[in-house]
Amino acid sequence: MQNPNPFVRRSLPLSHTPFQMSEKPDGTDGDASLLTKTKTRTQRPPMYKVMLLNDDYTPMEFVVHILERFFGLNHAQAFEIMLTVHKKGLAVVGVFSFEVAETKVTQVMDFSRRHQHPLQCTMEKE
Ligand code: TYC
Repeated sequence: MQNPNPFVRRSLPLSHTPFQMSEKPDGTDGDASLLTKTKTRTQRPPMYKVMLLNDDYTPMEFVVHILERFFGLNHAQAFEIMLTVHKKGLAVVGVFSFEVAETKVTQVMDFSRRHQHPLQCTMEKE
């Protein structure tokens, strides 16, 4: 066209092209590369069961004392768990993060050895 009249708009300016990025009515921008979402999933830390094992020599009251002292159980709870270990061979006495479980096991083993009892305490991933 010769000499187009500059006051007559023949096409929309770039900024008004229908449905530019992020402007489509459905809320998408029509560019697949921009639809990729990164899902961040927070992992819960693994937990560890701390267990007491039965033996024939450690006195019952010593085990009850261990459960009160290192696991924060009251006397009745401690007595009940001690009896479960005595009858069934073992019981879970608590579930903790790795570091806390490891500390409990070490405390029980050290305290038992210092008192010359063969009590065994172990941990296992839940
Ligand atoms: N079996 C022990 C006894 O008869 C008592 C006992 C209970 C020992 C629990 C260890 O983890 C244990 N004296």
